[in-house]
Amino acid sequence: MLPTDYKIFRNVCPRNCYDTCGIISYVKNGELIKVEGDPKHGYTKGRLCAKGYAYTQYVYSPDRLRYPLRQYPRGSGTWERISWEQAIEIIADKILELNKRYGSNLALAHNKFSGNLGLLHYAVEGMFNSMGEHTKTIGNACLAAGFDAISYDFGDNINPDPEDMADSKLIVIWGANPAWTAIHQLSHINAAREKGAKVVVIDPLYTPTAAKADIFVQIRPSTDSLLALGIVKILMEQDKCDNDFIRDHTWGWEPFSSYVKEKISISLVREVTGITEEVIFELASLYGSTKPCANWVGFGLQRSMNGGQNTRAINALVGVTGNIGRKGGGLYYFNPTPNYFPQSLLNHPSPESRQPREVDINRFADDILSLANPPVKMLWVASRNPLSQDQNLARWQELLESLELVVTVDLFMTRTAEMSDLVLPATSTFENDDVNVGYWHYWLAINQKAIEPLYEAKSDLEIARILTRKLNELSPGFSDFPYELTDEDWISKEFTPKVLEIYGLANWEELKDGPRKCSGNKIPWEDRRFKTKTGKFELYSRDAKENELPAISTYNQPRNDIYPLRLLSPQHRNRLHSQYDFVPWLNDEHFDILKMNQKDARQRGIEEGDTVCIYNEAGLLSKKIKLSPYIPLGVVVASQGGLKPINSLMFDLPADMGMKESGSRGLAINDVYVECKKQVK
Ligand SMILES: Nc1nc2c(c(=O)[nH]1)N[C@H]1C(S)=C(S)[C@@H](COP(=O)(O)OP(=O)(O)OC[C@H]3O[C@@H](n4cnc5c(=O)[nH]c(N)nc54)[C@H](O)[C@@H]3O)O[C@H]1N2
Ligand SMILES: Nc1nc2c(c(=O)[nH]1)N[C@H]1C(S)=C(S)[C@@H](COP(=O)(O)OP(=O)(O)OC[C@H]3O[C@@H](n4cnc5c(=O)[nH]c(N)nc54)[C@H](O)[C@@H]3O)O[C@H]1N2
Ligand SMILES: [Mo]
Repeated sequence: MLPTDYKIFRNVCPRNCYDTCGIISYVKNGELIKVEGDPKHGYTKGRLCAKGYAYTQYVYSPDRLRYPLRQYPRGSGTWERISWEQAIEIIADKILELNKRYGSNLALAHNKFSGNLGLLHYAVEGMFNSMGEHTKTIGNACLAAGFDAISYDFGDNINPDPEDMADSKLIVIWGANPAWTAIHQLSHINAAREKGAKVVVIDPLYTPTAAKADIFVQIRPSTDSLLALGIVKILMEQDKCDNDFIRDHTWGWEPFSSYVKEKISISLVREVTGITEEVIFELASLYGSTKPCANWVGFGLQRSMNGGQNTRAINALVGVTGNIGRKGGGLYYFNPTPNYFPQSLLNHPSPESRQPREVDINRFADDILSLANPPVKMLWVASRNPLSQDQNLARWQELLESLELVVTVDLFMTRTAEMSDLVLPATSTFENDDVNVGYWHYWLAINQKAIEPLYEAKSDLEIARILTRKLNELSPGFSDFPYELTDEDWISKEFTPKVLEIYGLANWEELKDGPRKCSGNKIPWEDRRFKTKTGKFELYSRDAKENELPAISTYNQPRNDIYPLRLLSPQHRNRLHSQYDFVPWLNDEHFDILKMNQKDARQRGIEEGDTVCIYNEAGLLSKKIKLSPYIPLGVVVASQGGLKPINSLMFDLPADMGMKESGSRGLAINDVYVECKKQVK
């Protein structure tokens, strides 16, 4: 029994994660005492991950930023506490001065990404749009290549309801690790298994998800298209494709099947993927005999130079086996329900004649440094830690050194914050209102302000309000950001009649009683009416051809390099990219390690616990070695974030796709190679 002096609130984990968990928070005397999963959230069902349960420690971490800070000189570590008034005045003065100097706001750039995906956190974009022309990012560091691949073939990105995976007879997970990155999905996978379904995991690494599978297929990185096309070839030869679906609903079967017949041989598949013929035939037999089959293309798989092609080949396999538009089957990647909302802050229009200038988020430092007329002079960073997560960190360093004013808004002193002039403390999700909608499951939930902002923290929306007010006070009409609107006003804007209808709501306040599920699009493509130009599922895409890509999903050799070891840096159970470093409950493991196979280590005279120097053309850093027989030969594995971010070894490698839907090619972070040498003490 809980004492009666607790107040209870509904919160949502706002991280860029599949699960977007519903949280119940308990507050006593204004303090967040405890969090637990919201039992009314139908997907996360009252359970959180370790990071979620650690929220009380995250919120009250002694490392939280408390006050606005100013550093002089930049990067020196000499910080001075200043007031919000001073901070806002410095920023507003700079913006106005730059506007005067260049006759526009184009010298002003922002870089925001995935720290907080709540709809009200698009206040950053809304604030900049309201100033008219400025320099903003386009593109996506996370999922751009796969997004295009699906868009080419299906015409739109629509995920089946992941809860329907429970009705699958065969679940094939290509390059995702839900045991760490989407933990609630396991209960649906397990439900299917209890009814007899088989689970296959295809991954270069023996992940915790692989450990739970019936079949683990250890594939060489970036060769999935060949495996998928090889399976199609066997099914064609055995006449086990779904000929009705192919005839009635696909476009381009002729050129596609000829390509597979002529160019793909099982010996080639074996040699390139490293998978034995026995396993290739076993997979073909499963695909040929088991329906419905759910296929999950993880975001990890598409972060390579073949990422788009690999996804298209898997799409094709799912299509020709007749698994599309079937309950329990289909292709899982991303669900577009966030786009059902007006996202009023994100889409707050810039005045017609004052449109922003766009730079590629994945080549940000390079692109910004090359801009002229006017050059960028001020940068605003929010919900983002590029000095840990981006590529080309040396260029980033150069960029940050070259600017006149760098402002970072964050909860913690990140590596990027350390290279800023001003650091502004942000609220945690318990300290502000928001609305959160999943990009994987179909649930929507409200995030209530449960406690007052700690110290002097402010939400990104509140910061947008006070900065706008100051700008307009100094230069009337400078920005049209509606700073008089409250959090609740912004929330109500998201609930159009259509949104209320698909979530079965009379008004958004009903969400205070519990999350709701979207009723639309649960079995995508059930009507077989694809959103491509041909209206068919496209095995041959004219759009791809027009964009100078192969029309048919084509097998390309994986990238090679003069450096011999392929570096993989997937997501970690106890981290969200660079986040949660400051939370002791989650620090059960030393993070500055590099995992390597014994044989690769022996060849280099490296032993367990040795400190090694890891290097390539981008840079050099040291880590401690952990040996593991589960790491394949020729691959090394590191975590993201930490004191020595592995991204110092990442350089500009674009994925093959991304332009169509995101306006920029994805990151091919899994195609980076390195070499390692034992460090002499
Ligand atoms: N705990 C935790 N959860 C998270 C995150 C986190 O940081 N921590 N991040 C969130 C975010 S932003 C994202 S994008 C998602 C990502 O989560 P996932 O979609 O699970 O993707 P990753 O963890 O990047 O990679 C998954 C697997 O892909 C494998 N892989 C790499 N290359 C290939 C390949 O060529 N072929 C195949 N078959 N497999 C390959 C990797 O070995 C890895 O095991 O997780 C979200 N959830
Ligand atoms: N090596 C390697 N690099 C990768 C990847 C990989 O697999 N390997 N994955 C890529 C992927 S999938 C992704 S999604 C990106 C992620 O790239 P980022 O979005 O840059 O990653 P995070 O480390 O999550 O940094 C988010 C920051 O936002 C802050 N934050 C949290 N809440 C708020 C808030 O309400 N307001 C503000 N202003 N700040 C807030 C956090 O404290 C944190 O510092 O990394 C990419 N980089
Ligand atoms: Mo991501």
